[in-house]
Formats: sequence, C-alpha cells, structure tokens
Amino acid sequence: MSEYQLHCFAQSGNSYRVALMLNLIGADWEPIFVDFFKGGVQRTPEFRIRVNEMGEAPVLVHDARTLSQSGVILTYLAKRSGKFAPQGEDEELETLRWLLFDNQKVNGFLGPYRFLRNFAKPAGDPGAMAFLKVRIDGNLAIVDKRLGKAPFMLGDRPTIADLSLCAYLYYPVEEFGFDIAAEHKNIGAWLDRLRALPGWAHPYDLMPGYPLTA
Ligand SMILES: N[C@@H](CCC(=O)N[C@@H](CS)C(=O)NCC(=O)O)C(=O)O
Repeated sequence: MSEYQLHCFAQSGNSYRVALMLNLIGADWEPIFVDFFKGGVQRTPEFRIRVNEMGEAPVLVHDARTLSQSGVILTYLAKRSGKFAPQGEDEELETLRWLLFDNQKVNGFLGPYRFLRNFAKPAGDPGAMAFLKVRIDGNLAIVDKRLGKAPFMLGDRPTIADLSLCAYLYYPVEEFGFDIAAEHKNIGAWLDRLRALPGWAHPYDLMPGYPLTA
C-alpha cells in the first residue's frame, strides 16, 4: 500500500490541487476512485461515516489521519514535506488569505459553473449561470492583477497558494465555454510556469475516472 491514499476523481479540480501537490513533492501515493457521477458515493451514509462527514472529495488518508478540505491537506503536506510551504507567520497568513478567497470565490464559483454547464442534467439555470459568471470574471481579474506583480502568488517561488488556485484552470476550454488563460494573460503565463514544474501532470492524467462512461 502507498504511503498516502487520496479519495478523488478526474473531473474534480478540488481534488486536483492535492493530487498535483503529491506528484510535485514526489510522494508515494495512490488514488482511491470516488464514483461521483454514477454512484454519488460521496453522499452515501457509509462514505460520510468512514471517509468524510462533509460528503466531499478530496480526502487524504495518511497513517492514522483522514483529512478533508484541500486547503487543510495542502497545509499538512507542505508542513510535512517542507515543499511549497509558506515561510514565517506573514507568509502563512498570506497563504491562508488566498486559500480562503480561492475556495470561496475563485474555484469555489468556477467548479460549480463548470459542473452546471458541462455535467449537470438539466444544465444550470441561466440566471444562476449569469450570477456565477460575473463573479468568476471579477475574481479571476483579481488573481490576474496579483500575478502581474510577481511570477507566483507569494513572490518568486510557488507555494500551496498557487497549487490551490490552479484547481480547475487546466480543464479544457470547451468545458467552461470561455478561455481563462487567453482572457487573463498573467494567469495564462503563470499556468505555463506551473506546468513546467517537474512532476506536473494534467488532472485527466493524474486521477481516475476520465473519460466518463455512459
Ligand atoms: N472546499 C472543498 C470543496 C470540496 C468539494 O466541493 N468537492 C466536490 C467534488 S469536486 C464534492 O465532493 N461535492 C460533493 C457533492 O456535490 O455531493 C475542498 O477544497 O476540498
């Protein structure tokens, strides 16, 4: 058995943050497939009792620990490995600030938007989609502005703030219906920089469940 097990699935950008981190730090890890689309396993009582009471992926199992919330897991892995870690209290607080903003307002809106547009049947209500899209555009612009000042969110080196923020940003343009990298040039260049890190892999290559079967 691998040192780390990650409950995840290929279409989950929330899970991708953690799978990418595990790959980039060279961890010994294996995915455990969460059959989100067919079985909705994350909603079963068994999953909630044994894996995550919140009914969500990702979940990381390491020794006696079972951790959920990608921001918590990234923090844990950064502390254990010393890689992609904020240094000192100011950077720790700054990282937490971006993790929260990301979870709530960047990928926290982008993930549901893509789900409602691409996977949900019926697709999302146009009013809800318009509500999300305006906010997505505005919040991506905030990240883009920040990335105009430095190569990575905290400065010259990548940290878990970057790994959190790239959650959904490598998925195909067709799944969103708009091209994030083209519309936000600093984000596009930053995605290229992250892609160049040794161990980087695309979410559809890193986690099980792609392509979706009928
Ligand atoms: N803030 C959480 C979000 C996790 C999340 O929403 N995961 C989705 C999959 S991408 C999920 O499991 N949703 C449960 C459901 O829709 O039933 C994190 O970053 O870990």
